[in-house]
Amino acid sequence: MAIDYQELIPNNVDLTDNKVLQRALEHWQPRFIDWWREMGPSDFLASDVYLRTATSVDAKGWASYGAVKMPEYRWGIFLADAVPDRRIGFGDEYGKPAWQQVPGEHRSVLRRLIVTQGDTEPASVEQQRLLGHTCPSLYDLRNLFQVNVEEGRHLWAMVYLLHAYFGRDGREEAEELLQRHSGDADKPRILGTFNEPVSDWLSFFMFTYFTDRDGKFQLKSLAESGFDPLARTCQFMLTEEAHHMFVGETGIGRVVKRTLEVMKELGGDDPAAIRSAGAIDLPTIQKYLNFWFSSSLDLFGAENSSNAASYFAAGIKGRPDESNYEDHTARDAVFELALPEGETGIRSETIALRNAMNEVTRGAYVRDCEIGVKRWNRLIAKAGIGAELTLPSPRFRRAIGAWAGRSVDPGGQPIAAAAWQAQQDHWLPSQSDRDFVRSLMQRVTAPGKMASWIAPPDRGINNLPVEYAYVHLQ
Ligand code: BYC
Repeated sequence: MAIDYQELIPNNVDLTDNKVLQRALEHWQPRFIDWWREMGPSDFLASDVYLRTATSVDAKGWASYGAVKMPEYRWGIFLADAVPDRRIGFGDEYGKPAWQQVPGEHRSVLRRLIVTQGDTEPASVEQQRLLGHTCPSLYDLRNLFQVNVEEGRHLWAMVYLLHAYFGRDGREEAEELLQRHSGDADKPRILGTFNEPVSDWLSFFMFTYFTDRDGKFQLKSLAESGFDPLARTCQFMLTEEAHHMFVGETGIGRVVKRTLEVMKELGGDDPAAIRSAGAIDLPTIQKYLNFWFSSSLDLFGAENSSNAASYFAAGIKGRPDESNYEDHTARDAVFELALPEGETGIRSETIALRNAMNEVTRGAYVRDCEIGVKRWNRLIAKAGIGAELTLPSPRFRRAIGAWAGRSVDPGGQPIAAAAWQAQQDHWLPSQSDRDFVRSLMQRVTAPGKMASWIAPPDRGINNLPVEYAYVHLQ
């Protein structure tokens, strides 16, 4: 279905036919724009940015590209096309018709999930709001803004659901989504990772690789939901999300590539020499990877979760790619968990599979994360360097779940707390690592030019050359 761009709020949900909803969303819209001006990318409100905008939900051609000032971006509401006679694909309600309205008994749980999902979207824009000042190139600056405006659109997607299906409570929650702020001492964002500062571009690439990928897996789980409007909303969000992870994967790849070039020029791997040459040594890249991967793992919740079991049983939140499983009820199946025992031991416990759904999703996420790591390692191997980047064990540096607060080394071995303290600066960015990375963050805005610590991309956006002026700074 085509999107109506004549509307104040572009949409493919027939908003003009529902005047009450339309008015409520038009009331929220100026608040969103105020939030964008105050909490969105700092200082680039008047710049023309080469952005893509969703124009249809057709997989073959859903976006158009052109220069836009960000506050004028057409944030809209788009649902993937309905599947006729769609059925609930898992849990106790398996095979029953999907819900077109919120079932009363699931109202508060669905609202909470939608609010949690919605909360992450503006949070990420807030986390990244100062990055434009230190962009390594115009190409990267444009990608940052593309990610930001689409996270803004994902907020719209959740706000639409809250307004359309949750009445007054939903409208209040939509207001609060603009009132909590990332890192705010009094009103922080809901999930831990979204309160971490993203104050340098290496963190931004790690965030878009690891944290946006949590977004992918959570959206895939919600795209299975028996609540059909939520499923259709999340399906379309996934289309946009792919670019965000591309920014992360190619961003880290380009940082690694530049480091390898410098290593070749220097003929060695001395981190101090690499740093003096203006690149980021591989051990520092590994530490940032350890930080953001472990933080993002927490976003899947506890390994053993009665919440997750009841979402699955009720047909509210499924497993990513549920159709790939044979048993969609998971009633009697079990799952083997590795849990801490004492300070340095590991024991195994068998739990009901339904209670382990967070862990199942986390496992799929970890496998997906490995794909990029393999690609970066191929670059390293091709350069003839005998080093590798690795994902730390999912038990490492956890703050949520059974391993929360445990001292575990990156290989997954529980160790004494004192040993962990002694090693942590080898595993995670130390203050001096962060200071160094920040010292590299100097703005480069000549078209086609790159900062010293990152290689150019292989190609530009939408078949344009890398040298294209993707942002016209004012
Ligand atoms: N931080 O049984 P548990 C994205 C809470 S990212 C703080 O362990 P459950 C994006 C939990 O809320 C995707 N609190 O967890 C990426 C619960 O609280 P209550 C975002 C946490 O409920 C980049 C308690 O601990 N989408 O889109 O099974 C840029 C025990 O619950 C955390 C979603 O998250 C944490 N890390 O699962 C932009 C989907 N983890 O109820 C965007 C919606 C857990 O006791 N959310 N808790 O007060 C969910 O499905 C679930 O809420 C979770 C947790 C998966 C997050």
